[in-house]
Amino acid sequence: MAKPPESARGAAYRAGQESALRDAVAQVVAHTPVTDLHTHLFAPAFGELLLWGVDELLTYHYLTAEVLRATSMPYDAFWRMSKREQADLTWRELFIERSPYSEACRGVLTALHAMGLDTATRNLDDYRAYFAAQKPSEYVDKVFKAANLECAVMTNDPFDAGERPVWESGYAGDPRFHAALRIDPLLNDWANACPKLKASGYDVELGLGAKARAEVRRFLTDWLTRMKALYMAVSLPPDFAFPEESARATLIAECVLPVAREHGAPFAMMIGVTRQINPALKLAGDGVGYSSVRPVHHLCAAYPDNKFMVTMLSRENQHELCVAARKFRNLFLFGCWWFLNNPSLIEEMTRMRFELLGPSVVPQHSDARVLDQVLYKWEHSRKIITKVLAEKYADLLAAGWVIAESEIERDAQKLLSGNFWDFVKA
Ligand code: HDL
Ligand code: ZN
Repeated sequence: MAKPPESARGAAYRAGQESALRDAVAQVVAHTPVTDLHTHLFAPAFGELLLWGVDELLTYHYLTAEVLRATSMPYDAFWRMSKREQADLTWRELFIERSPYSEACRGVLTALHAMGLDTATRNLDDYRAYFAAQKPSEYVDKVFKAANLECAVMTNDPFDAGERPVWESGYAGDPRFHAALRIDPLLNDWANACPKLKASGYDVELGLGAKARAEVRRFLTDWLTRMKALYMAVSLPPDFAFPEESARATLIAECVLPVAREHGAPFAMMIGVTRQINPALKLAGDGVGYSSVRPVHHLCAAYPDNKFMVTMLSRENQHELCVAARKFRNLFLFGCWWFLNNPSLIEEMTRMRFELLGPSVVPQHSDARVLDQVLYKWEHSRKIITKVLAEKYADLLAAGWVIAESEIERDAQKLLSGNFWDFVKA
């Protein structure tokens, strides 16, 4: 008869100790370092591309959408404002004139509070003075430490004119930041990507004949290698279909997946974004749509030697996606993406995933665009992951099971970091 794990290192929890168990889970989850597997952050070497500080927090596109909804401010008048003026307007309209309990507004306050700033003063210029005194690389360390972030994965677009020169001038890397090769322009806009590839020395043509497909594979290999990218990623519209007669399907089947297999790199599909439903909002103008999960079924079944990371943007897709993940060991679910990154939906999705997939998911990524956002995105999510995990453990205690502290530590490490690295390295 196997001994209960109380023989394992540290404490163990049994029925009747649910309160002590909850405290232990909270402590362990809080102290487990996170690998933030999808962000829009940049290492300090990328200069202005790394956004941080209170004016960037207040002009995050989530808040821009909210302030342009809350006021009758003409869109072009807003866009003519300076970032500071936009931040002043947002602060006044969403924080002073109205209570800031939307998740995006709440997040700003959590981030300021986490850095020791007194949000009760509501003194924006005091907060600005604090950030003005920070030096980027040291501030990255300060924020990562406060958020208990081990490292973050960037979103790296070789078609981006601001970013490409940093890579081409021999960027030496930063252990706090890993790369992900983002290929939306290639897959979603081949007509415009093709001439850009040609201009960069790749012998491609729109028709995607054998030579062009080989050259796209060379392009992907060059950038995966240059970036030491952990995975390749694309965001896809709700009507994403595969297989289908399209440049995108050809590029995925003949270029992306073979190169991914060769490098052992996952292919991450972020499905369900309807780009620019309101173009006047610019980066804040994207929407969400219900998508079919059938392309995911087909890809996982037809390419068993490829690894697929998937997150979907529509709440209505989450259950189907969990069921799909039960059927394919090469399908890895991650995060509560974008419009799902709200406490009520994070809890619903995390509970669904733990019940259907057990410990085999990564429940969250931050999607942070502004460095300080990791402070709130992770504080808010750790609380929810703790609550759901403790409830799931308590259900086990009710069946007479005993949970060892070392097992809580093991599970938390997997959920917040290890599952991702195991999948990337598999
Ligand atoms: O396509 C993506 O990676 C999305 O996350 C978009 O960047 C979106 O604008 C965003 O920041 N969501 O959080
Ligand atoms: Zn993103």
